Amino acid sequence: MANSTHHKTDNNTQTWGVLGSYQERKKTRAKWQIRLTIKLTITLKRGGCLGVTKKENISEDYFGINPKGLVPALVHDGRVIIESNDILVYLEQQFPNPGFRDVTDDSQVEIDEWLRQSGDLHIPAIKTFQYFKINAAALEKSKEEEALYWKLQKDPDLRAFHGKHSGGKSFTREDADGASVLLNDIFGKIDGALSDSDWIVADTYTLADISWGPSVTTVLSGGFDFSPYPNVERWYAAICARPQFDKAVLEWRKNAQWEKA
Ligand SMILES: N[C@@H](CCC(=O)N[C@@H](CS)C(=O)NCC(=O)O)C(=O)O
Repeated sequence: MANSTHHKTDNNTQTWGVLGSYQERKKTRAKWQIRLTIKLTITLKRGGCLGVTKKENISEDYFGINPKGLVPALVHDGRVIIESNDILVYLEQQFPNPGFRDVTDDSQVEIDEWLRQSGDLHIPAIKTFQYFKINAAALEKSKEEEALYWKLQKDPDLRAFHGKHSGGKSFTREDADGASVLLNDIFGKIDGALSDSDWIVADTYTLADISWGPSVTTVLSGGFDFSPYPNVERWYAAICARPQFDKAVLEWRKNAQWEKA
């Protein structure tokens, strides 16, 4: 699991122990069928982006859990896992039934590749596009928040990223255009993967779909144009029709009110 951090936690971190009651939920198959809801709800709602709109992630306590200060972070059995794609992989390993990667070895490799690209593209493509469009203004930090952030944040990529919208600076049209090039490239690839398949890998709903679905939600809200990618549009409509996705992502997003933060 590239990029993941596992380390022991102290009692303070238990507030982020979002999987505390997770195993108790595996009572019925019906319960398991809402596992995605549980996964995404716990990572986004409890630890999550609601907290980010209120800058609750900018605190010594939270940086003690995730040294990058990003959500989500997952605490399970005293281990901390950061990076959403690594969290998905971890949950799959811990709770494999029903599986979201019950596929051949070749398809396993494909899933890992889609997850890797999702992680690698987050800052340069998704986050840059979205901060240019909405988040930089919505998440403007106060002087105190800025001071604390620069004290706590040690990650060079995040320092460079957030440095672009601090001290009166903002992301430029050039930044956004660069991000759009990357987004068009990846959504072109996803469109290709979906040309003869309902789902990204092996015609089965897998971690690849779970990882990329919410990224579409994000950049759609920033106005990204998906019309050149009809297969992605069809696939995303199918994802949105899943009750779990509706509850865990779409409903959450409505409540998070990024645009009005
Ligand atoms: N690569 C990370 C990205 C996480 C991320 O950027 N999360 C956003 C909220 S959805 C965040 O924490 N933003 C606050 C910040 O950048 O300081 C992951 O996949 O977990």
